[in-house]
Amino acid sequence: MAVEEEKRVDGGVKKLSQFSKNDVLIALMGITGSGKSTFISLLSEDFVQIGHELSSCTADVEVHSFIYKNTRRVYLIDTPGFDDTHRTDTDVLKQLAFWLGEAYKTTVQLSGIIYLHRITDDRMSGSSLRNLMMFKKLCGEDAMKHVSLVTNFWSNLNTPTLTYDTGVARETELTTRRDWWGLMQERGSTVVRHDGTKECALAIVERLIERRAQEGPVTLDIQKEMIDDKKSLEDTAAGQEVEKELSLAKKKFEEQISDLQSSYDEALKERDLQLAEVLQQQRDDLEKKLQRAGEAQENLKITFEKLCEEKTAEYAKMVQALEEGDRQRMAEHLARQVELNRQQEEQEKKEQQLEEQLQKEREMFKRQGQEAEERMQEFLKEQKTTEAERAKQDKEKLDRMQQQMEERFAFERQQQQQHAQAIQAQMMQLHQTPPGKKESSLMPLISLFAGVATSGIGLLTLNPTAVLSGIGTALDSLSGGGGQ
Ligand SMILES: Nc1nc2c(ncn2[C@@H]2O[C@H](COP(=O)(O)OP(=O)(O)O)[C@@H](O)[C@H]2O)c(=O)[nH]1
Ligand SMILES: [Mg+2]
Repeated sequence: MAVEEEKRVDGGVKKLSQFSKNDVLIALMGITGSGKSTFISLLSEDFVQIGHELSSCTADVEVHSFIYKNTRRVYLIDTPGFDDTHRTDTDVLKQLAFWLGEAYKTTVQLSGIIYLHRITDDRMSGSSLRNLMMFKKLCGEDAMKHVSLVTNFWSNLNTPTLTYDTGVARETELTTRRDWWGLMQERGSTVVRHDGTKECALAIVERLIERRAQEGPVTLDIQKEMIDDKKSLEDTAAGQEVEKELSLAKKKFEEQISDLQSSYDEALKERDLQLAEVLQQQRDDLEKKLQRAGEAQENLKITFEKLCEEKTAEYAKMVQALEEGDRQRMAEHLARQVELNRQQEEQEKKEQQLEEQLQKEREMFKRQGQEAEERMQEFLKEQKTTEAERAKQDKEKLDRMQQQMEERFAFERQQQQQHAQAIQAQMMQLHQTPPGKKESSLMPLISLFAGVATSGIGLLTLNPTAVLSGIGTALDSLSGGGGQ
C-alpha cells in the first residue's frame, strides 16, 4: 500500500508513538477549502494533497512534518471540517475526538491550533459559523491563548466589488463581534493575516511555538472530557452541540412528515393519485433523513475506549480493502501481459505463414517461367515463330504476375510489421508503468513473475523476442524492487 494511503487510513495515529517530548504538534482547522492543506504544503517536507475531496472511506486527519530551525520536528495536523458532504458531523467529531484523544495520551501534547478563514468569504456563511462554533466547543476557553485565527486569500481581494478595504472591514467585523472572533481574541487568541508565503506561514507557526514555551502545552476541552473525565462523546461540549443540531433536525423532519401526511390524506380524499404518489415519495425521503439523524445521535453514545476499538477495526478493514485493490490491479496487469504475449506469438506465426506462402508462390512462378522459356527456345529452334512468340508472352505475363505478387506481399508484410510494433509498444508501456508501481510492495514480485512467465512462453514457442522481453521485465522488477 502507498505511503500516502497508509497515512490516510490510519489517520496518522501510528506516527504518534514515534513522537518525542521535544516535538511540536500543531493542528490546523477550518472549513473545507479554507487552505489548511495549502498552508501545510508551504512548510512540510512530504507531499500534501491540495484541493481534493477525499473519498468517504478514508480517514482524513493527516500528519505532515518539517524540521524547525534544525532543533525540533514540527508536526502539522490536517483535520476535516464540520462541513463535509460525505460525512455527518458525528463522524467528523468522532474522527477528531479519536485523534486528539490519542495525541493527549502520548508524551507530546498539542502546542497550538491554527484556525483558517478565507477573507474573501461573504460575511460568515452558515457552514463557516457552524464550523467555528464546533471549533470553540472542541477547544474550550482555556485553550484560546494557543489559537491563531488566520485570515488568508488576501491576494484575491482584487475586483471592483471585492477590494482590500472590503477585507479590512470584514476583518474588523470578525474581531469586534464577540460571537465570532471577538471573545476568542479577548481570551488570548491572536488574529493574523497570512499572505500565502512560506515566510508568513513559518512566522505563524513560530509564534505558537513561543507561546507554548511560555505557557506550556495546550489541553483541549474534548481531551479533558473524554480522557480525564471519561465522558461519553455525547456528553462533551462538542458532542452536545452536535446532539442539539440533530435533535432540531429531527424535530423539523417530524413536523414536515406530519404536514405531508395531512396533504397525502387530502389528496387521497380528492382521488388525486398522482399528487398522492409525489407526496408519498417526499415522505419516504424525509423518513430516511429522520432515520439517519437518529442513527447519528446513537453513534454519539460512545466512550473513548469504544471509539478506539471502533476506529481500529475500521482502519483494519480499510487496509484490507486497499490491499485487495492492489492485488486486483496486479492480477489485471498480469492478465494483460499474458494476452499481449499471446497476440505477439500469433502475430509472429502469421508473419511466418506469409513468408512460407510467398516462398511457395515465388518457386511456382519461377518454375512456370522456366518452362515457358524452355518452350520458347524449343519453338525458336524448330522455326515455329508464332508459338515462340506466344511462349514469350506467357513468360512476360508470369514475370508481371510475380512482380504483382511481390508488391502485394510487401504491402501485407508492412501491415503485419505495424501491428507487431503496436503490440511491442503496448508491452513496453505495460512494463514501464505497472499498476500502482509506487503503491504496491508486491509489485516487484508480480513483475518478476510476469517476466519469468513471458520468457517461459518465449522459450516454449522458440520466440527470442518474448524471451528477451521477459528477461528484461524480470531484471527491471529486481532492480526496481531493490530500490523501494
Ligand atoms: N489565493 C489563495 N488561494 C489559496 C490559499 N490557500 C489555499 N488556496 C486555494 O484554495 C483551494 C483549497 O485549498 P486547500 O488547501 O485544499 O483547502 P483545505 O480544504 O482547507 O485543505 C486550493 O485551490 C488552493 O490553491 C491562499 O492563501 N490564497
Ligand atoms: Mg485539505
